[in-house]
Amino acid sequence: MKIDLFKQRYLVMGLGISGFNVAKYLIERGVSVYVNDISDSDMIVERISLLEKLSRERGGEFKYFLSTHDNYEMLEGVNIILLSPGISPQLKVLEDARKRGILITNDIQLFYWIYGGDLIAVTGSNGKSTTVSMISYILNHCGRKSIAAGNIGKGVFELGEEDVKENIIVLELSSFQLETMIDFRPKYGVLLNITPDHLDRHVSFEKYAMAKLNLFKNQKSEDFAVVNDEVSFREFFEGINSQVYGFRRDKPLKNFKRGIYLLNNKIIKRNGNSESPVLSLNDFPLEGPHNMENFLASFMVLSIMGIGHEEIVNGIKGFKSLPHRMEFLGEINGVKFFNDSKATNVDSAVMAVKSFENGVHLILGGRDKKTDLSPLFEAMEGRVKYVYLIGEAAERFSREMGDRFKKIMVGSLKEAVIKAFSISKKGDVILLSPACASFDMFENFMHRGEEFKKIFMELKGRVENG
Ligand code: UMA
Ligand code: ADP
Repeated sequence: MKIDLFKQRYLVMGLGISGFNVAKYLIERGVSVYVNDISDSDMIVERISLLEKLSRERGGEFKYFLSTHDNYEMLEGVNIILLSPGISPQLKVLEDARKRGILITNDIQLFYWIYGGDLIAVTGSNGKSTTVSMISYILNHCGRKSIAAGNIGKGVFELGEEDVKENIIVLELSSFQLETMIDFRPKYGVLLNITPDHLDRHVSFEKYAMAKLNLFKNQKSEDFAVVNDEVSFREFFEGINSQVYGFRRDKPLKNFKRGIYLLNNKIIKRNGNSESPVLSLNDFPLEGPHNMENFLASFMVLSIMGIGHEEIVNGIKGFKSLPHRMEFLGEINGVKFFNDSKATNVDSAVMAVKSFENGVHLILGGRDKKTDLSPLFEAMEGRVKYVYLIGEAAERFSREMGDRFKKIMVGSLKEAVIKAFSISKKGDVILLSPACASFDMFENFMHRGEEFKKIFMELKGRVENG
């Protein structure tokens, strides 16, 4: 960017993790910032008074606009709008802003303008948080300091200047964040997979996929793209300028001339016409084929960065799966409980169901993403004994599965667990992998997962204490 970023007037829309931290960063540096949020909750009001006080001390102009996005006054004199990922870029006020020539982007694009793109950026429909944590964990294990940030729950402007200087930054990026990038250009970009998700916001699958592919759009020949061999849109990769490497879990690479794949537990590296086994993968610490895919993506990018193969494999050994992702909670009377609350779309629930052979009591439902359920029903066949349907999606899910599975409509997560436990037998699994967002009944997927854990603990206490 040619302009002086610290001499612009910003409108920060949304005062959550992204918005609050970037507003604070700018105000601390004396920049003029307006803020806007649809909410006027106590938390927002508290944040406003903190920012207002800071602004008075540092000298920039500060204004706030709460409870609506339809206040055109907030555009006056603004040059750059930083939009939080939870806010739709289709808002009417943003149309007006575009007409006025105001730049609309996000906190991560600004972070890139300030600090540059010498970082690893990971996107995909599923596996982002796990992979970003894996990469960062292995780097730290190898003595290269690293921090994970972005969609994983840590705003980029929560990182201080020292953090950025001292660490290799591994960014998790969602389609919402990629959608409003301008010229973001990461040195290393990783695409894990693209399956339908967030279609309520992105209108069509193609639009959603294009947002994801924004990750590579500005890369140059000295940059690297690491891409799942199964991702379609291959034509796109032929058109990009960076060095593309593929990875694949189940068979030799079909689509990329360079990359790695797994065969009989061996990682094979391909470089043009030559192929060579690099090492055997024994004692892989995580469950599920999807985690192997996440590891292969991590292996590929770390290996491009020059980390030794043995070091990478040793590094993964101590890695534990993150909470709410196929998290094993424990057993009651021989029935195992798994919390996969983070499975907010069909593909992630498919992976969870496929981790078991049979005896699954599956809790499904929540806020419906209205995507095709047939891959899930296919995976459930033979594996799932009973389905417990919760939330707004319950009716559609029930209608679409018809009589194919035994199902029970329940009013709450607690009722689902109690019912499932009363029906289950020793050796069965009670799995929360809802294939839906949580916002109809919970604050977010973490809240849903914590509730599930609480219900499990109460039940365990009750059963064990008679
Ligand atoms: N708000 C409005 N108008 C709206 C919607 C929200 O004003 O139409 C306001 C809310 O009142 C609130 C603020 O915006 O005050 C919240 O902003 P946000 O929803 O963009 O959330 P942040 O707290 O800024 O967190 C965001 C990501 N959230 C979303 O994308 C929804 C976080 O990812 C991310 O960790 C954080 O930035 C730091 O980068 C969360 C997430 O659920 C974990 N992501 C989705 C996912 O993984 O599926 C994409
Ligand atoms: P994200 O950050 O992309 O949402 P997470 O690592 O948090 O990804 O995992 C989200 C859900 O997807 C969990 O249910 C997890 O078990 C599942 N999952 C993880 N990796 C993959 C993958 N590569 N493919 C499909 N599902 C995955």
